[in-house]
Amino acid sequence: MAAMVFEVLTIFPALIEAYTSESIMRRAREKGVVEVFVYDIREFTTDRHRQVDDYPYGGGAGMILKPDPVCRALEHLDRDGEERLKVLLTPAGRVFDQSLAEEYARSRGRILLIAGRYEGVDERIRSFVDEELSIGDYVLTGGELPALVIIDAVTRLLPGAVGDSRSVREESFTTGLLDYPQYTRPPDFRGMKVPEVLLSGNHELIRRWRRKEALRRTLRRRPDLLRKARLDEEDRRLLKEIKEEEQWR
Ligand code: 9D3
Repeated sequence: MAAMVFEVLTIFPALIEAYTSESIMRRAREKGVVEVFVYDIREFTTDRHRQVDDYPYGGGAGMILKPDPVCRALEHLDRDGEERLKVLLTPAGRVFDQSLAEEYARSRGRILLIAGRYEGVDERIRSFVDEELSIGDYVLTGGELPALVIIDAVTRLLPGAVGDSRSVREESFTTGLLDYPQYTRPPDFRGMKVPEVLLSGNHELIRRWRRKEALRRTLRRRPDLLRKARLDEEDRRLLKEIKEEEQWR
């Protein structure tokens, strides 16, 4: 199976290399599940000072990523004739979520992530990309962490990337609910006991308890997720039980 490929355009290539050279990302790269290529935008400048940013026309605070080095980098990459989805990382983009991660993982294509820095990028860069993505409504100092978030979320979905693929399969079953509470040894930690049912060895009881607690937690903390989740007959019965129980709290 051909590896999924991520390419990252950035002025801080070491940030991308560092994260993708450890842990699960490192092993996925070693196994050939994913390839990560990092390109330094500065290498595509042509002026003496290798300038990647400049002052905004019209005035204002901060610096803007210049269009020429980014555009020259895109032209350089496109010379290989490979198809690639070009994604600009920007706070004004569509918000990346798990369903887009799944879509990217299914595509197994080649995805180029362009990380801006400073206060933004020259507007004309937008005309050279296919998509604009944000990772959420908070302000970061650049697109490098968003690039890593996307690479990480997609890579763990690729076959062979994660040691125990059960955890990835189970999450498509739990579709859109928060996790149920989990415990490991000891059974009594400073007076806080592990729920009896988990020590019972009764797998059907355990399965139902976990489903119910996942529903309870989602109802309490993220009712917005519950409206989108795919619920079956049992789920609706468990939710009714939960709502009756919560009346007494
Ligand atoms: C919304 C802030 N902008 C208003 C003047 C300026 C600005 C600040 C910081 C523009 C870009 C950035 C750097 N952030 C990103 O490049 C970025 C980002 C983010 O900050 N939050 C969530 N997702 C992303 S994707 C790229």
